[in-house]
Amino acid sequence: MFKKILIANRGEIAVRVIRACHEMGIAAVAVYSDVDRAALHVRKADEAYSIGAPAAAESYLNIQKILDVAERSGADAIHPGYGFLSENAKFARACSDAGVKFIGPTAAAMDAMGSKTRARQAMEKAGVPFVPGTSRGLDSFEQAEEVAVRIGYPIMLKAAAGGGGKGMRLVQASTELKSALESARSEAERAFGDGEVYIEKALLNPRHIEMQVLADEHGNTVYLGERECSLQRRHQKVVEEAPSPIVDPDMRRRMGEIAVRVAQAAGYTNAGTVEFLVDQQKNFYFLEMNTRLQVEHPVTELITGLDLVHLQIHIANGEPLPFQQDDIKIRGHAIECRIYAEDPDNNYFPSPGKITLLLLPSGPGIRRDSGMYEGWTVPMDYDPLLAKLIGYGTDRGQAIGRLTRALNEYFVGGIKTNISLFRRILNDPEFRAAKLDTGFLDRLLKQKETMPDSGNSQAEEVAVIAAGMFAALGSAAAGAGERVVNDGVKEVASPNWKQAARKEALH
Ligand code: MV4
Repeated sequence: MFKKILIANRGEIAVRVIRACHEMGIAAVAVYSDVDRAALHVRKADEAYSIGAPAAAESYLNIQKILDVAERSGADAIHPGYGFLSENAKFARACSDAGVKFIGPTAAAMDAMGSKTRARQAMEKAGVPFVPGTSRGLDSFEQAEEVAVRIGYPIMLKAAAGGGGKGMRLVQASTELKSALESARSEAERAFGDGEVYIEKALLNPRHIEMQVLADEHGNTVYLGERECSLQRRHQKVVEEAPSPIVDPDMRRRMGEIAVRVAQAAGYTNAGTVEFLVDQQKNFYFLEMNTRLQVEHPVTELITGLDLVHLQIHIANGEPLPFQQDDIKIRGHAIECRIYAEDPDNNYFPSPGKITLLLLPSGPGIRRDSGMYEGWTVPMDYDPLLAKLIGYGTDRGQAIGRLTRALNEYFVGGIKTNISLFRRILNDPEFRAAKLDTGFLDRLLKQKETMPDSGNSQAEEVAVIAAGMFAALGSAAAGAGERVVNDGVKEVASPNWKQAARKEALH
């Protein structure tokens, strides 16, 4: 087994991987940029190395600097987390050239999935269902027009190198096709240095459901059930749950077997995720494969009882999977909220700054994966994901109840977070009825935020009482209860937590 693993990442996922290392008796090496010197992952690791300037290109995306740290520290493996270098085939290749095990798939498997058109060609051969369209880049406008007429509007133009909706255009009618093709192409060129664009038939308000797979280096591949990820905003997932409320055991088996076929067609090893679009009739279509551990992996861990990071490390160590498909049982229901440092009152704009007070939820059925601590300053240089709060229960209703209760215990002072958004989502009748699709969150955010339990003349009275309470709480509420002790070090005065919590409850 590896003696020392370097974690080429930061934030909550770096902490998550460090914890797995420590559970397995493996030393953990952190890397940090100049603004992350005091970050939680640095504090939790056994050793930490500076990798320079805040800009990711200079630090967390710098292959040479990370491999230098691997050599200096004597690490025998690297875990890339998600984002940054996690899906970079060049990095995977550089690790293997340097004699350090990359904990993830091979560079060849990443390459096979890196281009959507190449992936569609491979899946066509493997008999995997995918959305009708082209599996090659478009050569001309005339060709695009011909294909669009054949499959029928509305259509989607997508960048072959794409992801996160970049270079994607919904085209409703032939009159829009020419300008959409031009703008998709130039956006793809700018974002990926690759202007290849292809066509898919557009599904309207589909669900986004993904299947977790695990493959060892001995040819065994299993699926671990699906995650419902339809609640997104601007291609950023906000809430994920497992299992999907619309997937029954038969559909799960069919989707799982397709996902295994996808992984095998790509020569896939380690943990990966096969994404599907699901239409209103519950037909599912292969979309793409993510060749990394995903942010939302905890919901799968909770319903399967498996530890995906432990398994990734065992697989990378060359061990066969310790179970077969029939051994995997799904039990209970889990829902994850992604806690971002962003301001709900300012169009969810990033809100970095110092965390002056932190009150943490716990209790039955609650898991919290976090990269923040009280007194830490959230830098503005990276993705604003602070933490994930996950609720687990015997069924969906219990998971919602526990998560709602835990969200009400959570208080992050000094910065803005999107915690209030989750209270709205979890309270929404459509969400509770599991009527989810990729248009849900935009619809919810367009509704005017109304006072809970009011919607009448009481609202005005509540607002007056709230204003009075704000005034009464005064500076303690505004400053979240900081006082300065010796050396100018700020400390939180303990009795103020009640006031801070009352202030938050007013939201
Ligand atoms: C689609 C689609 C409808 N039809 N493809 C958005 C991100 C990218 N990974 C795939 N996306 C979509 N592809 C076809 N043929 C609708 C979306 C889509 C979407 C998908 C998943 C989650 C949220 C979404 C929000 C808008 C559009």
